[in-house]
Amino acid sequence: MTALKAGGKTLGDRKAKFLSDYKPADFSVETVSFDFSLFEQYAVVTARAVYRKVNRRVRNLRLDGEALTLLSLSIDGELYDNYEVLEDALIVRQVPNHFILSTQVLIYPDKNTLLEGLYRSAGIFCTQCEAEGFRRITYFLDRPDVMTEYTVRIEADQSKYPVLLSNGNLIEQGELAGGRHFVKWHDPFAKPAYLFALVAGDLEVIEKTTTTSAGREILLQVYTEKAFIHQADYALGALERAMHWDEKTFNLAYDLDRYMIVAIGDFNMGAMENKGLNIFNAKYVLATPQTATDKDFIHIENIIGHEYFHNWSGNRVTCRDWFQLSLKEGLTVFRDALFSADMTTKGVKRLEEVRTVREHQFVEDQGPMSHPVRPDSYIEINNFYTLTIYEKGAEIIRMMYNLLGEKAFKKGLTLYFERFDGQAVTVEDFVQAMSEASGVDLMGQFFRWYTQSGTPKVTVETTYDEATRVFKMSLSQDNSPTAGQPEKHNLMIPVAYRLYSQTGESMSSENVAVLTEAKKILEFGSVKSPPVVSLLRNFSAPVLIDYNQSDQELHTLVRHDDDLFVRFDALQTLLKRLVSARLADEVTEPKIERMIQSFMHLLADEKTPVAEKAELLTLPNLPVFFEVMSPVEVDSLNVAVSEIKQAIVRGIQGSLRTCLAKPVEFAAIDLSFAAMAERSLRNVCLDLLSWLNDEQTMEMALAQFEKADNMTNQLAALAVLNKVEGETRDKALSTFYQRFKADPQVMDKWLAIQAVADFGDACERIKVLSEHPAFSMTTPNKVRALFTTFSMHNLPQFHHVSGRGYALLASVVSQLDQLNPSLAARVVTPLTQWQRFDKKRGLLMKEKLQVLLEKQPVSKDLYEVINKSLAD
Ligand code: HT7
Ligand code: ZN
Repeated sequence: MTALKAGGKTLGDRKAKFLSDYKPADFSVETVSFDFSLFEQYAVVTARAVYRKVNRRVRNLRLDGEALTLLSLSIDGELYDNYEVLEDALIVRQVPNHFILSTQVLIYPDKNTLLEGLYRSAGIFCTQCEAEGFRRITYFLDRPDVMTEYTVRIEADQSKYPVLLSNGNLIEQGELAGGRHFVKWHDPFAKPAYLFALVAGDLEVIEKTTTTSAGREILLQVYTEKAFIHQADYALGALERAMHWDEKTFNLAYDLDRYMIVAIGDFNMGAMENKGLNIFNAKYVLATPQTATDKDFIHIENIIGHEYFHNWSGNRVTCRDWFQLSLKEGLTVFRDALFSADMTTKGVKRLEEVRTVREHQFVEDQGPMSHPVRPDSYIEINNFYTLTIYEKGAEIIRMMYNLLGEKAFKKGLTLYFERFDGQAVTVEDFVQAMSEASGVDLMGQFFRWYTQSGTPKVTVETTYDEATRVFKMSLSQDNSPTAGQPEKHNLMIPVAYRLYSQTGESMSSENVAVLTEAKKILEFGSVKSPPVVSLLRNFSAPVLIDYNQSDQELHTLVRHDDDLFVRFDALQTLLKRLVSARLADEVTEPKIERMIQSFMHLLADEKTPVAEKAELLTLPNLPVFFEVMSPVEVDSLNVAVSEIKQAIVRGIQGSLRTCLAKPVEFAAIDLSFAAMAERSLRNVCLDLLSWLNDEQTMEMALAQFEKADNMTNQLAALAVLNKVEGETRDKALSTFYQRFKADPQVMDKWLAIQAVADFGDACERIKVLSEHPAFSMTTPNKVRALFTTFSMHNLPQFHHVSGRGYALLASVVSQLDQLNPSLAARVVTPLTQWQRFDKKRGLLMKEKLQVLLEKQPVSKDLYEVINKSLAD
């Protein structure tokens, strides 16, 4: 027997894993029972698992395990010593074909800052096992294709941990000597280790029962720290709405008698879909109108839905291996998008998705971490919970939905769940089921969407022949090489379009051109006048469009198109052209004047729903304009963008003030979509006016801040006050702090708002804030609120030419890598984009990455993202 010191997460081995190396497990696990004895300083985990050899040729059982101290091991009840403990595994040698392995390990949840495996947050024990956290709890086959039934016993001090939860059904509980107690849970559904969950703490609960359409009663519960239980009602309601929606829409019902949600303060991501026991980042559970914005409410409902929908797309049918991650995530994001669209409004929800894809996923595609939706390799799977896997994955499902139609799509989904229930499968299995059910072949060219990385570009050219009245539109696709994929093939790209007259009257209904070849020419006869093309309607494919429409045509689309995405896109193109012209020192006044007219038209337009108006009036942030300048020189771009925004706002200020002067219709705590839309439009108007830097707007903002009785209005006003250095800002921030200092979620907003202030030396202010009691480096929400907000949303300050922004972020990443590597690897992202910026800044950023990489020890997580960025 040899033993190696239980390690941290700094494995020397940085070998990539490859999809092509996949092999089924050599053993199956027939059943397992785990016993958790929880103490303040440590936990003892006893595992009893029944293993059966699947591959009779192997002699040894290799179990995953990291940072575990093995206390004992026996086979079939007899102590056994023919084993080896490695840094990341336990090898039990010469095992029989069928046997019971019992192990006992010691772990230290209190020292676990990784927030993977079993850890403690605010005195609450909780777990995070996806993707590979279970191996930090006990030795096991920690891979998604090994599924089994779990029985879990938990014992702990009764007064400190009165609530003890795990997956499935509660089957036993009782008191023990020494003030301790125990519970036993059994989950009848076979599951992979990544869906295991345990929670122990002094928690409060709210609950209700709901009934499935088959008449089964289900207990719904939301657990939080005692102080915050009054903020959990909305989440409970959202859960019930999601359950009913999934039954109504996809005929998918919940399968256990109880569904639990627990809100936790320290959490690496948004939430986790553990079977029957979802664990959530408190940010996505807790909300009252006084503490959360309207957008927070919408996101909470969306994420509660997302985790719930995983019960089928992810849990009942799971992934064979982690390369298939988008199988569950892309599909579930698509399902949650349909849900949110039904709960709010389709157009606005779609626009939010489009923004995420175009402003963030496309950037990922162009950068060093570019990868296919189904990657071929990875070093650290935590680095692959990306926008490509989630959002582009969902876009692919959306294309299938549109190509097949709702009915055939639903038929395909039903077939998929029936065929693979209880199994761990691949993306091919899903697409094959969709193809079979619909009769549409998706396994050929369409499947390339999963295997080919990068953003396709579709170039559009049009001609109109006055004499023959023939209009021709050619579409050609270009798939440029990306990291690791020098050669590309043509994709199947559905391009939805519609024709309008130059004055905005409809000339055709909506059609879809499916581009499969390099180039396709569409011909339209009897076209009375040169049409304006409304293109890629509803963002029918995740592609870039290169189409040189005239400014006038774009204005027509802004004013008259019935497709919100096309209107939004036309506006963005016009704004980008304006900024380009300003950077080239061209005369911009006439163009600005036309822009002002379109904005005024929009503000006065009764046909456009209020929520859509608010979206269209929101002026894009700086990164949207990056494409007009390559490489990007942030300072001059920022000046040009600000000048253009100011000029437009000067022209529409009267209409903005008129809008704000209207009496408020809805109550401050009204969470109906109409009320949210009204607030959204008013706050967009206020924000636009703030570009004028005038007294009047500041006074309006101050008045709104002082009398606001909901967070949406209060924060919108504070955001305006925050822009100008001085006493008013300081006082408002201090009032806000005093009012909300006991609420961690609101304190994140307080940190984030200060992180975007663009005056003086933001780095100094941020350093001071990082010493504030409201901040903690071990709480991911705090790190994201302060440092990610700064580096992603305060670009003039982050990219300060001195390099001080880069130095600040690099020092944070370096600290984080010792505490929480998966967080460090995300926080470093803005530095990995160095290729996009001017030479001076690019070099400064690169230098910081090099220093980070040279520091020892560097985690696998950080190593992978920096290494790929430097290799670029
Ligand atoms: N499936 C969940 C992923 C997740 C996660 C992954 C790595 C590290 C921590 C994590 N917490 C949650 C979330 C979801 O997409 O539903
Ligand atoms: Zn998910």
